[in-house]
Amino acid sequence: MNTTNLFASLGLSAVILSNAALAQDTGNLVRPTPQQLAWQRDELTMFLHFGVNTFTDREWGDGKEDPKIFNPTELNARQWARVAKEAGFKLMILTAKHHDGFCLWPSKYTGHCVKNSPWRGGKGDVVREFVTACRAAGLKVGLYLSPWDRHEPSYGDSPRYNEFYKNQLTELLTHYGPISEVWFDGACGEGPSGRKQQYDWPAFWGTVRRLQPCALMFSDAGPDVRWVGNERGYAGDPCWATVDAAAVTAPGQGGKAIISMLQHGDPNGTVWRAAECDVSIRPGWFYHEKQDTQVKSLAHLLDIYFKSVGRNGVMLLNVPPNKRGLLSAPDVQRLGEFRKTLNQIFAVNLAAGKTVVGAGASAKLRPSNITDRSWDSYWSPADGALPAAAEVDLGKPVTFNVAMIQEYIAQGQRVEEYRLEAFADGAWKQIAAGTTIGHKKLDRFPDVTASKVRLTILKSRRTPQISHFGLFRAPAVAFQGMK
Ligand code: FUL
Repeated sequence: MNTTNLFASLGLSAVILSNAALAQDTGNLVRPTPQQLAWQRDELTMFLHFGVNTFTDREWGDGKEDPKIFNPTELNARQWARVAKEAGFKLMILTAKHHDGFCLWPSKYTGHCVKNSPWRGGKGDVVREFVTACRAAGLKVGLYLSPWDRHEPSYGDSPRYNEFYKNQLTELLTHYGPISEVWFDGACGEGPSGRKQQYDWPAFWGTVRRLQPCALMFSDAGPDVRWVGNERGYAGDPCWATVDAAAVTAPGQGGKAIISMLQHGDPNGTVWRAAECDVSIRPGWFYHEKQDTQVKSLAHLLDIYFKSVGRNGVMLLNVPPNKRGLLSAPDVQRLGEFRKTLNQIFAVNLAAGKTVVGAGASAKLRPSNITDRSWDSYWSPADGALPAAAEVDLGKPVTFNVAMIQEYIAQGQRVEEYRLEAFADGAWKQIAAGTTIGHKKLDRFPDVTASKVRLTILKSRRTPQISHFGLFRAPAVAFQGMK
């Protein structure tokens, strides 16, 4: 176990005490916590929008629903978990409460919940079944508790509703074991009194920190992971994992500058807050039968993967359970195709184990670290020596169309500009060029057949730390959704 892992396993922040890189890289470069790092390395999260809207065929309920309409007769959370697991997702987030205020668990604080539904004779708890199924499948658990509540009478009476909301958060964070992510959104309206609710974000966030110190909180204002600024699943390019904490202080603050900041992050950012790219597999977030034929194509999902995970983000894909309480056949089939194709693309890394020629800052930080199996070993060129190149000798001409580069982000995000070239027909030619790398950068390009590939780091905020480099051959479908 190296120092980083040791600290992570102790739950301490990823401060590295003894590493050869330290000598050249002390200072206050913003770094992820162990939880943020693990979250980003998990890459794929599934979102489940489920509730009264599933039965009313709506996207936003008004809170006036009769709880009796909630009756998912075949609900099987183990099916959700099995599908997610088989498709390679590591974390699942359930809408414990959406804007209609209907709670999927028997909340002590409202009657607008499962206890007044016929489902499981009013004794059911979807959150419990969800959490149990996730744990059994080895998936991490996340919960979405919408602050906007169109049912709750105290909504708009700000201090009273804030208490109510904290009570509900407390139920979710104390009854169901470890929660990895709490999902907030900034939607805010007027209550029955006609008054606009003022959310007490510091108190909400403080409640989560106190009750689940390891949980990550999502919103446009983080504080731990950030919304990417659109609901199409695309991260910006460039995409920094850092942001200026002062630029967006509470969820729901719109405006062009904020949206652009959320998409791209900020190289001078003061906090680590990597991008989570939310998108639904269907046009809507909730299940609607008429959308059974509108499940996103495999090519579209792959394009989203390349532009979220492949741009230093996490892909949060919504797959809504239907009225029976199951993930629907077309969605399950598409997720199977998605996994199969990702496996097909990334199974054979043509650069794995290949010799790399270039200058390392020390014997430990040698260039061949980028083609070894370990994520914890990385290549750092000698201090101040940019541009710096690492030349991968593929041994013989091979054909590829995808390149993967990874930075060792445990020690911060650094690279600002890079170039990739291939040696073919006796000459070097550029095949890709980019800005940020971060946890993972994926580049797609037309088929290249070459015996050598050169990665040149042109600009970097600190000494670059390149952990991995890969070359792959993707099938045509990986290019068909490219916009
Ligand atoms: C938004 C909500 O208004 C949508 O209904 C959906 O839940 C989406 C993921 O977040 O803020």
